Amino acid sequence: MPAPAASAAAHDWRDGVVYQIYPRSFADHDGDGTGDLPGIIDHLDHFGPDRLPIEAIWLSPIYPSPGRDLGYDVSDHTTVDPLLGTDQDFDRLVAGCHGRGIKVILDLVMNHTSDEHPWFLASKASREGPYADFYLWRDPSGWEENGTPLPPNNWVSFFGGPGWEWVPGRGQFYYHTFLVQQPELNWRNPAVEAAQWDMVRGWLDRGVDGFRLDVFNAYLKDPELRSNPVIEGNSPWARQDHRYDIDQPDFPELIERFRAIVDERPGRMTIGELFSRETELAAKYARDWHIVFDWSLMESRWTAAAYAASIDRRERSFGPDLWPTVALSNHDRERQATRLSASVGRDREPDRDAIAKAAAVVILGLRGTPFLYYGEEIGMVDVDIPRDEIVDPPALRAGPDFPWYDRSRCRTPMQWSSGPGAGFTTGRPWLRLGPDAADRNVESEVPDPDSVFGCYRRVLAFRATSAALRRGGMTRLESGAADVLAWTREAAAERLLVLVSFVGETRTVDLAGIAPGTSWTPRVGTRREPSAPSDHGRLELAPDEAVILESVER
Ligand code: ISL
Repeated sequence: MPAPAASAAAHDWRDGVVYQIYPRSFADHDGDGTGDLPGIIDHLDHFGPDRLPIEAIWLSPIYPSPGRDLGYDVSDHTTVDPLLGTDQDFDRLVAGCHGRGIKVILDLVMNHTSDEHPWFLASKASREGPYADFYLWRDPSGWEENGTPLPPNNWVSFFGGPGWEWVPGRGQFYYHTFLVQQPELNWRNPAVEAAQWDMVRGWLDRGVDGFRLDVFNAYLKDPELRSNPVIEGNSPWARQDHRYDIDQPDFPELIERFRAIVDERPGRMTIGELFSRETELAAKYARDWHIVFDWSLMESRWTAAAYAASIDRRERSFGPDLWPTVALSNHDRERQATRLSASVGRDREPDRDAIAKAAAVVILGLRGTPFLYYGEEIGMVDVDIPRDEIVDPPALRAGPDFPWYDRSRCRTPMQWSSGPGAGFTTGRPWLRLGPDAADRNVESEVPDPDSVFGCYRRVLAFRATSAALRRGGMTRLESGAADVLAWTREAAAERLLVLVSFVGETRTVDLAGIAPGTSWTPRVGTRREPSAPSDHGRLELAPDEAVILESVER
C-alpha cells in the first residue's frame, strides 16, 4: 500500500517514548477517590526533561462508560466521562501537554460499544430505523424442542461464556467478543464506518496526536458468520481456530481507510492493539507511523535465551524497514516487576528492583517505540486483590477451563508519596493501594539515583540525545557470556553496544570477542556508575547489570 505524501519527518516522534496513563488510577484531583484529567494536569511535570522525558502520553479510555469493563465499554465516544472530568479539562490537558512538547494519544474502542450506548438501545429496540443494523444481530440457527433458540454459530466470548446473547424483544441474538455489555459493532455496515470516522475527525480537530486502536484486527467478521474450526486448547476461546471472527481478508483495506483520515493531518501516529495473534501478523499490519503492538517480549520469561528468541523473531518479522513497538507492561498484563522476577523464581527484593532496572534498559535499548506503563518507572508490582474487591469482570468467572489473570492487580493507584492515599487521592481510593506505597513512591525514588526511577530517568535522558538508540539499526550479537544478551544500535557515526545480564551473579564479557579492534566507553546503565571495560577489553557485569557503551576511536 503506498504511503501517503506526508513527510516522515513529521513522525519523528514515533521513535520517542510513549507513557500509558490509566486515568482512573493516575491522580485524583477532586478527592472522589478516582483518578481524573485534572489530576493528570497536576502531574505533567512528572514528564519534565529532568524527570521522565517522554514524547507522548496514551490515555486509556476517557469517554462516558457504565464502567463494566472500566471504560472499554463506551456509551458516548465523543466526549469525556464526568467521572474523569469535562471537555474543558481535556482541552486544558492537551494544551498543557503540547506546551511541554508532549503528544496526546487517545484509546479508540471502535470494535464494540457499551450496551447503554444510544446506538445499541435503538438497535435493540427495533429491526427498523437507522441503527437496526449497527450491531451483529442474527436469527437463531434453530430451536431446541423446548423452544430455546440456538446461537447462529459456535463463536464464544474471549472473556469466558457464550458469545451470543438472545434478545427476545428483537427475536435475535447479538455477538459480543467481550462482555455481554459490550455488543460488537457491525463494521460491514457503511453507516457504522461513517459514524466512526466522524468521531475520529472530532478528536483530531481537538488536537489529538494519535490513537491506540483497541482490538483493531477484530473489527471485521466473516460476512457469513461461519463457525470457527475447533482445535485443542485450555479454554473455550483457545479451542477455536479464529478464522472467521478476527483478521478478515478485507481488514487491511478497512484500516487503510482509517489511516487515510488520520493522515489528513500531518504528524499523527496510530498504534493497533493486535488481539489474540502473534508477532508476524503485527508486522504485516504495520506501516510507516501506523505501528502495531506485538506481544512476543511481553510473553517471554526473563532469561537471555527467551529474550534472544523474541528479539530475533521481532527483527525477522519487522525487518529493518518496519517499525516495531516495545512494551513489557500495560493495563491488561502482570506488571513487569512482578512477572519477570517471578518467571525465574526471584519475585522478592532486591531481585525485583534489579530486574526492573535491567528490563528498563531492554525496553529503551531495543529498536522500536517504547511504551511505559504508569508506575513501572518506580518498580510498582502487582497487588493482591481480595475477591470482593476485584474490578475485572472476567476474573470473577476464572476457573480450570477459563484461566484468567485478574487485571485489577496491575491497575492500582499510582504511588506518588508516602503520605495518606499515597498522594493519589485525599479520598477513599477506588481500588486499594499497593501495600508498599509508603516506601515505593515517586517522592522517595526521585532523589535516589540507585532507585528504579533513577535508572529510568538516566536511560531516558541518554536516549533523548542518542539518534542510534532512538532510530538506529539493530544487530543482536553473541555475547560469549552465559545469560548475557548483546546487541548494537547504530546511526550515522554513533555505534552503541547494549549488554544485559539476566542473572543475579557477575558475568565477564570479552568485548574484543564481540567487536575486535573497537574500544568501548560506558555511557549509561542500571548502575549510577556503569561498569567499564578493563584495558584488555574485558567487562565484568555486576549481578543483573545492564549497560550501554559507545564505540570510541582508539
Ligand atoms: O486481557 C488480556 C489478557 O490478559 C488481553 O488479551 C486483552 O483482553 C485483549 O488484548 C483485548 O484488550 C483490549 O480490549 C478489551 C479490554 O478489556 C482491554 O482492557 C483492552 O486492552 C475489550 O475492550
